[in-house]
Amino acid sequence: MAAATMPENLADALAAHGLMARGGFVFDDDEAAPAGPSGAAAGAVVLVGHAGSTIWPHFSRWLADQPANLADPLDCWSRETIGAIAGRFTARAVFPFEKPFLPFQRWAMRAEGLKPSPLGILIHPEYGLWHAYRGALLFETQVAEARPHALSHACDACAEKPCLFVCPADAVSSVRHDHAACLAHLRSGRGGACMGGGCLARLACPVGAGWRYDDAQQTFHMRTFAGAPVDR
Ligand code: B12
Ligand code: SF4
Ligand code: SF4
Repeated sequence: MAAATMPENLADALAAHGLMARGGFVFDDDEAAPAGPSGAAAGAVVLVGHAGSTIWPHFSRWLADQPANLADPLDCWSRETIGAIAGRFTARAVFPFEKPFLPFQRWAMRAEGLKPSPLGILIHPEYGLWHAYRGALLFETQVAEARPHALSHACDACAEKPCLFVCPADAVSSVRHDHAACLAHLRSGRGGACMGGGCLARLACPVGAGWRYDDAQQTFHMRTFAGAPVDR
């Protein structure tokens, strides 16, 4: 398969919206890769996301111009923003919220060597639990930047594991994240602390504390997760 060089200005195009490339990889010849921009199997994928609240000022400005009843605004912003960038760089944009779900976390594990924390969220050695994926760019050919990294797994070195002991719904254990128990708590009227300030288990993690989402973003994600109306 022909190798192509990652467009030099992709990083700048993403940064203009508070986004960044979150690693990538070249699909194996014998794996069923999703379709690239031409409809043929893609050669490589580059994940697009953010760490901390870098997207929030961009998203908030965009949201201020949208109708008040717009459903799933962050997904709409992601589609509009990353879709336009994909067009400029001859890539096909795909999104973590599209069904059937694409394996974004498996891709991220492959791209950056990340592993899941007890919360189910992948932990990054620098950003901790404060990062997410907003889309991915599927390229026709291999791209130079799509090289897997191998990062250390912070949870292996975390002796006290404070994330396991603070959830008021006992939803977090070393075995699994019990999202039904979490949601029941959030919707019970007793979940004010998590709904207002963010997931207490996520906040208990000392890794990447400087990248914690700001208050507005925490509240937006928690209310979206719980299916509650989002204030503007
Ligand atoms: C469905 C879903 C959920 C379900 C989980 C149901 C389940 N047991 O799978 C629910 C609604 C509970 C959920 C919750 C959350 N989620 Co979620 N979720 C997804 C989604 C849309 C699809 C998962 C999937 O089925 N993928 C398809 C399979 C084939 O892909 P995969 O990579 O192999 O799947 C892995 C995950 O399913 C993971 N997994 C399994 N169980 C759980 C449980 C949880 C809670 C999580 C986070 C992951 C997880 O293990 C799989 C194997 O590696 C993904 C996006 C995506 N497309 O992957 C986001 C995603 C996994 N979620 C994410 C996040 C951030 C959250 C929340 C923190 C949201 C929030 N509040 O802000 C919460 C966590 C709970 C909390 N209290 O804070 C991020 C994780 C980012 C990261 N750093 O790893 C993702 C990648 C979305 C994104 N935009 O980045 N989520
Ligand atoms: S508190 Fe420790 S075990 Fe829990 S997510 Fe953070 S590093 Fe991992
Ligand atoms: S949001 Fe609250 S109830 Fe849900 S896992 Fe986090 S600490 Fe537990």
